Amino acid sequence: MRRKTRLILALDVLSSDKAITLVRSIGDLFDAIKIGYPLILAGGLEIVGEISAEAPVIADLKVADIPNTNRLICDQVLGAGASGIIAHAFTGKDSLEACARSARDHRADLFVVTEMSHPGAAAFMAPIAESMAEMAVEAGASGVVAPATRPERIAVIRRIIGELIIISPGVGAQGGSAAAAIAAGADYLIVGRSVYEAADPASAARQIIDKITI
Ligand code: BMP
Repeated sequence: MRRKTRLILALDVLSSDKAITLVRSIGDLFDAIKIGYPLILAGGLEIVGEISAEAPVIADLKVADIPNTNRLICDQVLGAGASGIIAHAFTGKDSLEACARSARDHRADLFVVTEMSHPGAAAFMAPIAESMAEMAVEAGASGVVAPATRPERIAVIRRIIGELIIISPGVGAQGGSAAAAIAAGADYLIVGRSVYEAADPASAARQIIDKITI
């Protein structure tokens, strides 16, 4: 992944044409494009290759199955051109390692979800987030996903993972502050609706970049 603006676009739109148009017009303001179930289910797996031709793609499939199924899922989307994949850790070490092996085989990055950004994550994810961060390190992941809505948790996770990459969603539409997430240790911010739903997406992205430029 490049490191120019420290922004990752979460492209949760439901039309391939709209997705491609957005990537062509504002893609250079982002270090990667994150696409997941909404766009892949709407546009088919080929959308992964189409967007990958324009910018690095992180496939946000939050892979969470038995090792064999995890491997099949990762191989499909990484084989289609994605250069990163997001997986859950709560399924256990063997499942996560299957994702890590696939990522290695495709020279791609594996990002592991720790604690999610929405309020409901407090119930089951928050109490085990630190163990999941440790598991990400042990599995050889490139990085983790940690919540911009709770920057203090980014700081805790940073202490566990050392130099691994933190990609952090929750800025904008979910109420998180870009500057606070970066100050707490996030490497990249993931932003979706506050950019692609804005009247002027380029200007919305630039406003966030201005807040994190030190
Ligand atoms: P938005 O900026 O529109 O809230 O989008 C955030 C993106 O990050 C969405 O694609 C969402 O699925 C993803 N995400 C998140 O919001 N919280 C997490 O903890 C993990 C995520 O992947």
